[in-house]
Amino acid sequence: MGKKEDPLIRYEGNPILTPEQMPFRCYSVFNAGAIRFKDEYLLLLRVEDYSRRTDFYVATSKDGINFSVRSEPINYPLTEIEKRYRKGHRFDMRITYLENTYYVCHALWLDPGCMIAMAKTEDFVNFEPLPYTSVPSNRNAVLFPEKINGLYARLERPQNIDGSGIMWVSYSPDLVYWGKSMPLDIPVTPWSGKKIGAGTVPIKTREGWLEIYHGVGGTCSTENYYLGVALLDLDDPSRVIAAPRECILAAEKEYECIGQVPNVVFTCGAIETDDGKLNIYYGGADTRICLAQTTIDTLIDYCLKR
Ligand code: BMA
Repeated sequence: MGKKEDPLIRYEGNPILTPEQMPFRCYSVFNAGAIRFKDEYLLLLRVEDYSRRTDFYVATSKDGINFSVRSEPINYPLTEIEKRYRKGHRFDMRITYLENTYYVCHALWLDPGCMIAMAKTEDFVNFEPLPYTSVPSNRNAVLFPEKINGLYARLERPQNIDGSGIMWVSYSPDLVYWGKSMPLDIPVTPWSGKKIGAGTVPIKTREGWLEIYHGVGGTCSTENYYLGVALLDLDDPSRVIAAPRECILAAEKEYECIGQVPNVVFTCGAIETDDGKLNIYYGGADTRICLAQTTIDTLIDYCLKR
């Protein structure tokens, strides 16, 4: 890409954070949740060490590009189910600010399967788990930043036995009981034939919820991850207003094609900048963190004109 009609522009200094730039030895840093916190840009980094143990570290920045990483991981105690099934890991945290609280949703892979877990934090140092997980197999949960028709809402991606799955929306009165689930009718394309799952926290716009999501499509040798964009109805996000058939980002650069998992671009968060841009943070090849920039209006136009 890099052509003039591209809806996203890669930051020319990509990647913005690599394992080599981390303040300690690690194997990979990728798929970061992203939010504004106390006038700074904050990323919640998924970091793997060389035993492939995952921890989450906070990185902050004044400009959204140059990040300093805290030397200690977040303090997020194990939940009851994790104590019972000690093997497993948490991954892909998305951060939502809702009712004066910061919530994270993430996938949790334990022996019984992959499920959705949630926690809340005030300071991004200590995290308090919400008590229950989903039943497996479910992942890629993203909490909407406000209630919809009086209920909490989240996007999620239940997974079928063959590994396929699409985005659903579920509702809850209390962040414990989830239901009223409906699939999103996003058109399946060659780049999203295998999976369609949420990426960023939906952004409320005059035209609907703007959602940047991932699609997985097979080639003869690999399963590649792409980013797409959709506009969802404000009152009923299962109703897709627009979802262009072209992806907005495909793995094309070396830092997206070579690494722990080749040909992967994967986002868990975007932040609006002071000068009206939208910074989309994404993992390149499950190894490093990259940045692509656009504006909300560009993405809305792109959705409505395709
Ligand atoms: C998905 C998730 C992501 C990862 C992607 C590509 O299933 O595990 O965290 O980036 O696969 O490996």
